[in-house]
Amino acid sequence: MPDQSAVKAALAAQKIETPSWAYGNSGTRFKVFAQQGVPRDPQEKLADAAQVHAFTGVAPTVALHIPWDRVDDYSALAKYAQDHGVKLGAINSNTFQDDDYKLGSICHPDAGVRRKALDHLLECVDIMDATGSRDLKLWFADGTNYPGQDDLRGRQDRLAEGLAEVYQRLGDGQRMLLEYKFFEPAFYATDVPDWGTAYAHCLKLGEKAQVVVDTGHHAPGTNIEFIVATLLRENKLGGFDFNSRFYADDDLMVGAADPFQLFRIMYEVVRGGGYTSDIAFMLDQCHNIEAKIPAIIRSVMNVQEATAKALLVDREALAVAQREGDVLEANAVLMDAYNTDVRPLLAEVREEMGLDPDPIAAYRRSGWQQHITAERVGGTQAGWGA
Ligand code: PSV
Ligand code: MN
Ligand code: MN
Repeated sequence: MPDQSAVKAALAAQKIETPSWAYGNSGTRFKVFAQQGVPRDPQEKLADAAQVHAFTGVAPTVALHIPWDRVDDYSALAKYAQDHGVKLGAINSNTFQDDDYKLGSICHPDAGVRRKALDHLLECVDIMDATGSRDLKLWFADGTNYPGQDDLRGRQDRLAEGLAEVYQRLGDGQRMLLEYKFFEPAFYATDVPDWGTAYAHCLKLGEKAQVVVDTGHHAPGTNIEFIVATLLRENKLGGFDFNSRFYADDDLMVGAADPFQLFRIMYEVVRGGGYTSDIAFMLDQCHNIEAKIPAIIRSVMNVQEATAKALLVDREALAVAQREGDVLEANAVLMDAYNTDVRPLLAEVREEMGLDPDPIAAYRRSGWQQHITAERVGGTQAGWGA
């Protein structure tokens, strides 16, 4: 059996990044349901993220989205974060909310539009320099809706050219994380639809380019843990955007739809040595109808639970059963870990970290929700697309 104190130490050392946009208002294309007390600017998002970290102890960084989190002085924003007990994490680019990007951004047929998109990506690296962020996270909405609309290969050439220019701009210690998504908003062909395409581009670019796996960006039935294992073997897994999907890119709380899948993914991370590497564990979620801060705390806890179960897999017993071809025993070893109630273990870990064993209850008691509801009146509430 794995050593309990080593498991606890690994859990205490876990780091899960929360996204600034999860704190703001969001919705579907049908309706955004505004919530009270929602942040009105990037600083207020950071203040909320600091609460999540204060109660979980494992969410020390916050991903920004440009231009949603645009400020005049990014060093000052980094300082603000630090003063609140968190740090700025990945910088997410946005080349999908401008009329010019109707036919794509860095894959667009027009050189002028490609230039505009590239200048934005380069600006994101400037911002990373100011914030001290390590990762530039790239998700492209580029693609086509109709066969023949544009040349599939030509678009790949433009993508490669654009990515190479941004790659050249990366400084020491900075990385480019390329995210894939099988469809939406493009419905016929997406330019980075799958891990294979992302991997091929990252391989050509070099070691600072890595693939990011958004758990909601796959077709139903996709074996995501296989993708994780493969990317890890190739040293090309840069990070995760965790969330849950029932249908498409639902962006629901991670571990809500399929906690068993999350466990299988985390097991491959542990198995592949990714847990102690530079892999970024990020959330990419939107809380449209539920209270945002407790939902993010719950999500962090869900990742912790899946991780605890993955760390508890008796890998020696599993290896023996696998070597002996004992199908049932091998499966039973894995399921034993999955079926373990790890909540008492995590409660102990939190107490040893000086935290309340029940982060959601502690948050509810803290009065923060009442404070922000009273304080944050007026102004424009920040949100997806604000
Ligand atoms: C759009 O699909 C998306 O959800 C991607 O997952 C990005 O990571 C996120 O938006 C933020 O740009
Ligand atoms: Mn994502
Ligand atoms: Mn998405």
